[in-house]
Amino acid sequence: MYLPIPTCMMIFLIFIYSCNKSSSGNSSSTTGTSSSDTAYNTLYIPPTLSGTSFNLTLSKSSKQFFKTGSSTATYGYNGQNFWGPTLIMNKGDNVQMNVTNGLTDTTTVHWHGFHIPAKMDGGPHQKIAPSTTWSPNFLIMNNASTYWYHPHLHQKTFEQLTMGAGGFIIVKDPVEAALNLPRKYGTDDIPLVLTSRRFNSDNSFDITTHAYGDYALVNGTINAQISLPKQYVRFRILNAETERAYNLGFSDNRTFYVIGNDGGLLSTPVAVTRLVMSVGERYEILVNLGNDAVGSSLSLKAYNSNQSFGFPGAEPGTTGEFGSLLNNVDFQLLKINVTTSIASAVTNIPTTLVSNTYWKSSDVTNSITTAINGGQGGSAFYFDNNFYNYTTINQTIPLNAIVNWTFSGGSIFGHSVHIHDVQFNIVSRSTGAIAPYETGWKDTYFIHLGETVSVVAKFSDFSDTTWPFMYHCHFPNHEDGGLMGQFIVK
Ligand SMILES: [Cu+2]
Repeated sequence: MYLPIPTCMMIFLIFIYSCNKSSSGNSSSTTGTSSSDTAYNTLYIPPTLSGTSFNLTLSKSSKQFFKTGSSTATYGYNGQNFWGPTLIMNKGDNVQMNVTNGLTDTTTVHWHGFHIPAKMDGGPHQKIAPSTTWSPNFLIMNNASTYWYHPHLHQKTFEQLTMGAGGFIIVKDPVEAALNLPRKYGTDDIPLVLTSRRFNSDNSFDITTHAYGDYALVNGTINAQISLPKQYVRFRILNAETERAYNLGFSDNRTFYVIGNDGGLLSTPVAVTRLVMSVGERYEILVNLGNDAVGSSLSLKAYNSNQSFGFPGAEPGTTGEFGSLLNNVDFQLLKINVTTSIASAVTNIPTTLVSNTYWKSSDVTNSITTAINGGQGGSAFYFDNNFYNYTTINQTIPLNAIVNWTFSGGSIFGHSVHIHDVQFNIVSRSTGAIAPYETGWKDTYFIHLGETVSVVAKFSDFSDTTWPFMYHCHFPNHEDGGLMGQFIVK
């Protein structure tokens, strides 16, 4: 899977990396950031759309990532030059979505994490031809949390995600609103989409299949910094990588609090100093800046060095399909400059959040086991001895079944498992205990090399004998390669 290289070579290549491309220049506005550093770029915060009717148009764009050289051809929704607006929705609303494809290539838009009818789900079957508009509508049944939208066209997902297509969805509900949590978007409630890109010598994205980028992008910003108030601050973090997992922490190793994951708030905040995020997962965290001096700074970092093989991004190579300049090193994601607190600052966190009742093994009515095969010698992965086939229904699940779904057999590498339609809870991991922050509602999880993992979910509300839901590895290169299956609920 990788070729070890000497440490001295590694250090040399990292030096070249840090000297070679000087990052630019979204003209950092430095208002109120006395300690802001011109070597950094102001973190981009996506604009918001809210209400019950949302119009999205995906188009070609371009973005200047580096201080010198050419801009990079990108995709963005609604005129954005990378990523798209954050959609803010309320649980209980019926929403009308109108997605226009301004590309010359077919696309789809999947509402990742949503419990909605299969024909509204935006998987590979809901194709949007160029210059046409797809208009699904659905009831928001999900809990307050952070979700996302992204292309899901089979064998085009890697390319379209790499070009920048994607965006956040924030769902609000009265239970979350009743808690004393930071929720001023862009001020003390900050969305962070973590990814990385590999650039060609002309600054275009390398869209040939590879697992890892060379430059960390946070909300599309290289070398990002933000000014944040001296109080508790909330981050809504999404790993939108190809394969890389992130072992997140702060530069002074301070404790922070996980308050929510994919499908909603946890029952209680979970104190951690490190948080591992696999592709497609979301976590909401609180970090206390109340004891930091105004003008001081700290960093959110990926502590990705010294991980064992099977942790995506642990490979020591710096080039090629499985190498990267960011592999097997610790690297900075976001410099945080502490400023004065805002009015009605959140200075304490609730000791309890929401009351969750998860499905248990004793509730189970049906079981599914899925094996991950393939991958030998860098070849493609697939489930149960079959590559994904657009016309094959791999599983049929009775409506209202409570299913124990077990994935196993990843004997080559780790993967990120995503099941559409449902929020599940993880009931067992063969490698050991389930981390406390993983106990909440989830739609995506990391399966370690060689591990067997079981989750329990109820497949309620939406039966359809025609339109399937997907289950797949959320590494877009793996799903494009065939590590995907489909199920109908009836
Ligand atoms: Cu995979």
